[in-house]
Amino acid sequence: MKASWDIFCSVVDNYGDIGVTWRLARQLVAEHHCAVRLWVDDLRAFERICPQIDIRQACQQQDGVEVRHWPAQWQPETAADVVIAAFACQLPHVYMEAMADRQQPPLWLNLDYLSAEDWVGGCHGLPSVKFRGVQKYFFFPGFQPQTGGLLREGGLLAQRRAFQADGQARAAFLQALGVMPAAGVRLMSLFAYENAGLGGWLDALACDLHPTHLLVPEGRILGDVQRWLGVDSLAVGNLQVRQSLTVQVLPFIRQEDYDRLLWCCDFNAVRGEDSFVRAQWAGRPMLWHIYRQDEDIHLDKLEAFLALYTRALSPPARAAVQALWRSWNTEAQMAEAWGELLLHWPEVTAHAEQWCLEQGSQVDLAAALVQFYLNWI
Ligand code: TRH
Repeated sequence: MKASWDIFCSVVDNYGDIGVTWRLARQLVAEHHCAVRLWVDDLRAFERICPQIDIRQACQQQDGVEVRHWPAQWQPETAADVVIAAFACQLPHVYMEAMADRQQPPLWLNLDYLSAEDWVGGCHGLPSVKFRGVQKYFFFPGFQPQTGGLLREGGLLAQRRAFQADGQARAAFLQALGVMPAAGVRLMSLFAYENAGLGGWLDALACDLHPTHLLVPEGRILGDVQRWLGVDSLAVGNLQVRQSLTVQVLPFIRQEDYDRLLWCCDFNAVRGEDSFVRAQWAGRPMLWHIYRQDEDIHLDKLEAFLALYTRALSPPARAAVQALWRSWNTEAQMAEAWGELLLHWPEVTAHAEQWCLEQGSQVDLAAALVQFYLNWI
């Protein structure tokens, strides 16, 4: 019989919580034939990345996943064989009682945040708290073999490469979004939190001899873009040109299309967790705006990833990538760091594909979860 899985997602803010859990739920169904219920407390956030979601429905089937609204007033439900609390969210107490009441207790996992820090490998799979005899375990995604890996659908990289090799498919996809890049232009995407360093970067792009077409999905960075452009408003579909730089505002698109957008671009600025991983699967150079945390602990995470990611680069290219990422995440001057990066463009571009290959050779997160469960029963 199919194992049943309950994934709990509390949307703290933005789209990463739902982005990750929705991706995982679909993959468990499609590739591992699990029966998955995805409990989400905020269907509006879900609808942004998956427009077919009906926010009025407490229960609906989407891509084989049973999507359930996680109500403030929990109604009794039977517990599944595997229970995932995403990002340390607190499960409803009544549900935890149901877990403990099962004849065979479920496997209870806390799916943690992604980090490249060294300690992650040592903590992955360790027991956490217990509730009435039900043991919870830490499950850490990560970049190193001792971790739970990264979400990566089967065939994703082949699909991505085929798309990138198909100029017509790429042009048709962009055209449907209203994007018609000029020949030879550097196509870039920008998905980021508010960032005071943006103006300096846009100055550099505008002054560059090589033209850039910058695609900005609707979101938190738009205010900074608008300020730099000096316009009263900026809305989806707007296109503004300043010297060598064309800025175009895109709608927030469905998750699968956002992947294609990343695949189309020569450079992607991404943020948070899920878009950060998807940019790596795009095999193109990237810039990460990490989610800010108290006491700047996010900067340790940034350094941990940078150390791994840039390991195989030549010292000058490594320094250029590191300087750019540090500037972006401390909202410092970007122009000089961007200029440095351009000097190493071919190396950094080849490296992005190499890094993707290396990461792609590891076990993906969904497969690692299923294996963890099989080892546990
Ligand atoms: O939105 P994010 O910043 O999300 C998060 C949350 O802040 C969360 O609380 C925090 O824990 C986490 O970051 C680290 O960034 P992220 O993770 O990249 O999620 C964005 C999702 O939105 C991702 O699944 C891609 C998707 N997306 C679309 O579907 N369409 C779009 O047009 C864009 C720009 C993104």
